[in-house]
Amino acid sequence: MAPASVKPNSAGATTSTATVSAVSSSKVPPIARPLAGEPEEFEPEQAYFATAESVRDRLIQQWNETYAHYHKEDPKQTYYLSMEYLQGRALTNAIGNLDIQDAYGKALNQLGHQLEDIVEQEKDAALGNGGLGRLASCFLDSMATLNLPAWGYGLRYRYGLFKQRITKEGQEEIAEDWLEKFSPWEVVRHDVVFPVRFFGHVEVNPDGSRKWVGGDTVQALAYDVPIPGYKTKNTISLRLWEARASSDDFNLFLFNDGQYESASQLHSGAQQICAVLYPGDATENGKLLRLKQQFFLCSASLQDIILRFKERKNENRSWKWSEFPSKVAVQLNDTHPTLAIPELMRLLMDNEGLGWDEAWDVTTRTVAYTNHTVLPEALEKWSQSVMWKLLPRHMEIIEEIDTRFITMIRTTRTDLESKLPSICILDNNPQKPVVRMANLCVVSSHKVNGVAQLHSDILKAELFADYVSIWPKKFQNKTNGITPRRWLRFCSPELSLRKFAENADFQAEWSSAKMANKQRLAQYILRETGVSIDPNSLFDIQVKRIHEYKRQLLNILGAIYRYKKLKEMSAEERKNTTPRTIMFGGKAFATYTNAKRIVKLVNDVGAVVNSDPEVNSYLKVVFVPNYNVSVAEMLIPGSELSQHISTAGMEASGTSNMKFALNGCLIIGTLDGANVEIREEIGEENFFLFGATADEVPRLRKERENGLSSLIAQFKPDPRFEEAKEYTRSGAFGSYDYNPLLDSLEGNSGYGRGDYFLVGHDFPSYMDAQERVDEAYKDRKRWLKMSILSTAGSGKFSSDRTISQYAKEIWNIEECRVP
Ligand code: B1N
Repeated sequence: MAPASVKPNSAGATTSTATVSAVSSSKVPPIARPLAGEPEEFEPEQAYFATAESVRDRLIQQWNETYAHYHKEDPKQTYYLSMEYLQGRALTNAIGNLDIQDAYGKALNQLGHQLEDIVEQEKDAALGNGGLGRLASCFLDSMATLNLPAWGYGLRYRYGLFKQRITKEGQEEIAEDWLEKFSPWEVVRHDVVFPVRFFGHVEVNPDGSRKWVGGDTVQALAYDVPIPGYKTKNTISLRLWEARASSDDFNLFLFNDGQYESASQLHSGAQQICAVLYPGDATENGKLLRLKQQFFLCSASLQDIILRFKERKNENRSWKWSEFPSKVAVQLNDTHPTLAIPELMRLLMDNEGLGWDEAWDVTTRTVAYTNHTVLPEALEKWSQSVMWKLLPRHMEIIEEIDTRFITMIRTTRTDLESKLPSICILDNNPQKPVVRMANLCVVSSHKVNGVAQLHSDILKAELFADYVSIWPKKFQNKTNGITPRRWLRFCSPELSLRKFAENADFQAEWSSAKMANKQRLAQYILRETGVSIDPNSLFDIQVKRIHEYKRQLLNILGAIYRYKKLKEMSAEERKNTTPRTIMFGGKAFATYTNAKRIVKLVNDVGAVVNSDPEVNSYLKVVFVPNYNVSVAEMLIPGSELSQHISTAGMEASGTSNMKFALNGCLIIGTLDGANVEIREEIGEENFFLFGATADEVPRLRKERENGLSSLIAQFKPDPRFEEAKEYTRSGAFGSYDYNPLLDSLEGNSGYGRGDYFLVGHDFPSYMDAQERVDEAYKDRKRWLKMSILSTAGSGKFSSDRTISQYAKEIWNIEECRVP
């Protein structure tokens, strides 16, 4: 699409503002302020909106230049399709990337405000659940910074991730309307609208070609969010689609006739599509809506991509569709946008008139797929009957892809024929016929990647092993990364730190920077939870979504054991221990019972421990409510130890581990996900390792299962583990019934497999590692050295490295810097 210039202030409704030059520097666009009102009356919220609009206008200028430049150069472009983006706040990031903090800080001072306070006014854009969404946002930052011609595509959910409140009952979910006031960071593009169809049927034309007709059509309307690069003019777009009813669908006749409900049905139906991030998918209705969201994203994005390709081509010369993959790379962020595959096939065949072979060649050379999990419950499978109803033409295409794949195996790889039931796309099990989205992605993509070395190895050895034997060169690893712009707060990444690790002056500076961050965090905790914590204690943090495989239960049982031992000690003995503050944060999926029980347990333990005068100067347990990107930005710089303790083989990568290490925080962890590579980079002597390895896990699970019923493998539970559980069952932390939760760690309860996550198995080595932590912390110099080496060894985990590798090894795109 020709880069129709975006005009500043074309965003949605805002307060009536007049532009007043707050500073005379010509480098800084004026900060607008309300028409009536002196600077002194500028409330923090108004100051935020005024600042944001001023920064936004500056971004828009760079943005226009960027897309004009891309239009002129016509490079190959990458389109990142993701159902989730966890952007967090934009203001600090924009000001930092534009390198204008000083000027804006001064301008705000003149209006009587501090930049640090003003940025807190912004609501987080939480259009994602966790690591996968945050990764997408870090990737956008790196793509802009590396001057890559790239776009992000997503959905403009009205309600992002819920807000978490902690009550006596445990977690409570509250809808969060992040657009309540309006977002200054988006620009609505009334000129960018595409129709998206649902339901209907397939018609066969006289020439045999096929056409999807009928059903309902909704409009996809674009909202663009500018993504500035760091120290570059390049500013790219996150294009978020919103669903609107087509105006001709609003039946005025029915409306006049008083049948308001049926007339507005389509309107509310369209609005539903982008209403919430991941509506619960336990019911058939919920499932249909989620599938609609996925298709809505894919269809709108591909129509936009194809239109841009055609416009640029038409301006130049005659062109062929076979050139499409040399101009377009589409990256699927997990299987959620899989429908991009049949939708691209459909658009090419039914709209553009390509034959199957040509369309297939174009599609497979365009699309690549990233896998983010091996957990069976997270591998998407859609009911075939639901798909036939909602997307009849796409199901025809998926069937044809499957048929051709099966034929290929039967003719060229007879050795794999017996594997067909698991590697083909359609699972025709009569009980529940489904489409296996991961299989569709692997068959149709030119590259498939995992997100950490261990994860990619597991994909190749297990989940996708048969495909590897068909297409050995299709599979890659791209270890995740994080953007150092957002995630490094207190020291310069340019410093070559290793040299200074043992330098006394440097250590002192390092230590006081950390102390300042700990104090800031302590104030935040006091404000948010009422718990006072001691900045001289070891700050130990585990923050991530609550899930049994992430084993917050291992952490809290360790804390319970520590508490019990402290209680049993004499006052003298306690003085020899390392005082700790153990912090937890994270949201539990609303219907995930055991995850919610864990949240409740952590809070109950905190209530008892923190008010126990005998020990509470040696141990505090805090649950930090509503963990999100902004809370992470407060917690991570103030941490000294962080826990990444998933059952080996289950966490694909993890990315907060990288953020903590970068901030000089030591890790206690298992050999899982990116922990493996982090440990390699920072040195094994600087990492507190424990637990079973991924290749031991299947055997251990079996042994435990057998051990329960036979004498072959006698599993001896660790007495410390038994003690911690028993203490909890005894009611030491209140009257809530924790038996069902604790039962999941034994016998054939919970997952029905008896401590499936091996908490009991890993407990002793975990406690031993914790003792090593306590010892190391007592040796101040050694700890500081380890801390410095953690930061020093984190360079690999910049998302700039990750994105350079995607650009080179998957997308085949090059930088296109705005002069
Ligand atoms: O993706 C992150 C990884 O660092 C984490 O290890 C991984 O757990 C996370 C279904 C997911 N994998 N799968 C999801 C999200 C939403 C959903 O509906 C699955 N998230 C991850 C980044 O690679």
